[in-house]
Amino acid sequence: MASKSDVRLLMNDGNTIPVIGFGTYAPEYVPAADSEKAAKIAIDVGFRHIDGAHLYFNEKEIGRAIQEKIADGTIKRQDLFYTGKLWSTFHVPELIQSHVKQSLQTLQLDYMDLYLIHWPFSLKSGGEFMPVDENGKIIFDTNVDLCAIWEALEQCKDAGLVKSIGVSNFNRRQLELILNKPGLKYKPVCNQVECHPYLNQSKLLKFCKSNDILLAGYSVLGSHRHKDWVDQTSPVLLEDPVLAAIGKQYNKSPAQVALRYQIQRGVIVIAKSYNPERIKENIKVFDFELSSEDMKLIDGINRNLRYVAIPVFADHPQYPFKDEY
Ligand code: NAP
Ligand code: WDT
Repeated sequence: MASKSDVRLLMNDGNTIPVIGFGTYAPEYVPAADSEKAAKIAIDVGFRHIDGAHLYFNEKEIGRAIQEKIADGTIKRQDLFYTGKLWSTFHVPELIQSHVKQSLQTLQLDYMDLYLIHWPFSLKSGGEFMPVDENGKIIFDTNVDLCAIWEALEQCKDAGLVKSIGVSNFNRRQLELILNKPGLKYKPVCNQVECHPYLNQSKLLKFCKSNDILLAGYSVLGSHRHKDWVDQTSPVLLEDPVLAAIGKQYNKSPAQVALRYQIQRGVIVIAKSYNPERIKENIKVFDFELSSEDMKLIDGINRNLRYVAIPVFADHPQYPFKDEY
């Protein structure tokens, strides 16, 4: 039996967000055309939230998938929730509106539902997305005022370019910096961070809930284990015996258990797959409910394992992952 997959949560600005989103980043060896195919399948099987970013180099293809699914009558624009992100080389307040307009043009959209600051740290602006010096070292920008970036996002919301604004990869201190900004007009609606049973973010989740900020989880299936930035010797989340045993009871896969776990604790989940069978599998998480005992068992496998730690960013003074949370 098909169950309704368009379940939404209310955000602190009055807009709503679907609890499950489709992740669109794929490693560089995956052709961008695959992004378009996968996004169309995702919409066909019921995903109504698409998580994108300028950084993913596929805004054109994702935009095309959305347009085709609107044109063939599968969805209306207002039923689809699109998230975009401001990459760290665009941390120039007076250029942000025009950058957002550029992304909208590439996407063929006239607004984004949500726009996030991708990372709290800034990189040298105006050139490549990963600016490096002659020694191959990434060039940071350490003079950027995050509050000024936030004000530029507030202006994008007021201009109607984006409906809601939020952050990604912010720690508690960085969230507080925005929340305590004098003259704050809009609070971030969410903080998108890595979140799965091996890094369950219980402290950050509690902090976000107490401030009416939603936590959106990425790498909820244990990440795509990119060879350049994920430790290949780290344990594979979806091979965890607890997730397998629980899944067996409900006739669900470890991936479905990992997704359902987040939904039941109030976390927005972003799941990436470009494989048709697995895309279908990932949306089938609304026809079962984990018992509170099983939720506790999953809480018990937390091991503070961060797959996406990105050592090349770690020397930046605004690198978020040195604080406990
Ligand atoms: P993920 O969603 O945890 O994992 C995706 C990996 O799991 C892929 O290798 C996928 O391979 C596989 N997979 C998917 N469904 C499966 C299933 N049912 N059973 C078994 N394997 C399955 O992690 P992610 O790719 O790191 O992140 C997902 C999305 O989160 C990204 O696309 C992006 O939108 C967002 N993200 C944001 C940030 C940020 O800084 N804000 C950082 C990382 C990610 P196949 O494609 O082959 O199925
Ligand atoms: C190169 C460029 C390395 C993955 C960017 C690492 C990685 C952001 C995703 C992402 C980065 C990064 N993703 O969606 O899977 O750490 O900024 O959003 S990154």
